[in-house]
Amino acid sequence: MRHTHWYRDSVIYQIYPRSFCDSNGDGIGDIQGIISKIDYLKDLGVNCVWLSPVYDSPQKDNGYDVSDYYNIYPPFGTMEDFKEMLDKMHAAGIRVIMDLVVNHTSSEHPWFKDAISNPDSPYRDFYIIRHGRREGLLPPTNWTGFFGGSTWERIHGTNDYYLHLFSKDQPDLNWDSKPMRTQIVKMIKFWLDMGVDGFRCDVINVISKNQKFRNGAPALFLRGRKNFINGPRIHEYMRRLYKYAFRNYDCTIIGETALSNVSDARLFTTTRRKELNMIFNFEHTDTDNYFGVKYLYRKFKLKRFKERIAKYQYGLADVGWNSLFIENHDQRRSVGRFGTTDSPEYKNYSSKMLALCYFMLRGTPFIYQGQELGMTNIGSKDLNDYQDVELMRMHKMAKKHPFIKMLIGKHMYDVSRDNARTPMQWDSSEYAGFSTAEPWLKVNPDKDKVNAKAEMRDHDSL
Ligand code: ISL
Ligand code: CA
Repeated sequence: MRHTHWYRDSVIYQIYPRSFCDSNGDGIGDIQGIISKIDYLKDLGVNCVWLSPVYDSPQKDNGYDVSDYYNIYPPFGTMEDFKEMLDKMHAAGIRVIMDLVVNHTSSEHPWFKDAISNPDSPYRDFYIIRHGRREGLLPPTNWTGFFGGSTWERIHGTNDYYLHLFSKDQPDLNWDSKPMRTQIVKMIKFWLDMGVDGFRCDVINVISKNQKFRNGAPALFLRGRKNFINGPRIHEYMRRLYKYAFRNYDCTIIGETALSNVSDARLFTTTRRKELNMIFNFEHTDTDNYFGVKYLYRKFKLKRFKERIAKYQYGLADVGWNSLFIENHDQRRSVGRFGTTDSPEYKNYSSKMLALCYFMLRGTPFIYQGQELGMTNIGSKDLNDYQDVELMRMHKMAKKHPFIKMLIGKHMYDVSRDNARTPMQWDSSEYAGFSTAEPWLKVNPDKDKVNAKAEMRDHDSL
């Protein structure tokens, strides 16, 4: 199959299904809700959608913890709803990219449940299970994860631990296992054969771990990261995925590759290397933190922001391709972060200035749901207004360790991922037109200010 590189002429809109549109009044966004907004997306002028995970999941990380890759999370709808959405998106000239979460599964996945209950399980090697040190008293290494705390969880009643770079409910898959890789390739082809146009591969640059499992140097966050960020076999695994899963489809593959640099970006996206079409790296959105850890807040500097964007524009000018974004479901809202919301007038200028700046760069532009309306941060300092597992773990660490509290406490809520996950604000009704029932996460109090524009847009398009 010839690859047409259609991503180079695309504007991609990211939908976080839980917060986009609720069609059945249960307070949770769903696929029928997405279908009801296809005309809005077409009017917006996007020609591709990146859909955050809709697979079945216990939702401990809002779907980034998959328990069944072949079924839809029931509150989001059915496989028939998904196929209806795919057909209607395609009929409207909009391609659909899914989120591929294959660094880890949910701890509820049958593979994992079998692996930890039976040392002779055929799925044992699908995960990374090692003996603890000192007869199981200590985890195999001193590594710490993306959500803080040890990356190892002890298997009840044994001296063994399993690896999880995220929460303990997200056990890491073992990419050194050929049978495991074969299952992932089979699953990918199931979705591509259905007509899905590609994937955004979640944290794909941490799937290769240094199997010597050595301790990491002292570090406050992500201790031992050298053993799993862009690990020893990462490019081999990317090439294998291309060769066995993607090669025969005219699909677009985007890798989320946190904590990478320009040379990594060139290796991942140089076309002749047949790995990825684009990557999401966060050097520019990490302008206002230290070491790429969003909770280590640092004052934003425009000069640093421009330098980091320019580095990738020049670095990928002759090879590869850039993704262009300033928001996603993990990042707080951009207008108050890189611009200002000090007054409606300045907020209006800020949001348009930011859009103009990044849309005019070389690469494929992404819009995150609500960014086009100028949606803003929640602004609350009340933990009850938040639900994100990442924030809850950080809050727990800050409560336990005054030093951590001193480091992250002041801005913990401002940088929380929930700022991007409040219900999409379609109008100025009680639940912002997202639902007729109280949504799973509180509607942003600023909904009245934002919706005038959405209603104006609807009015214009009537
Ligand atoms: O937010 C980030 C980049 O600034 C990272 O800390 C981010 O958490 C990391 O890149 C991984 O994110 C992805 O995998 C997580 C999931 O919670 C995130 O929503 C997803 O985007 C685990 O699947
Ligand atoms: Ca619903």
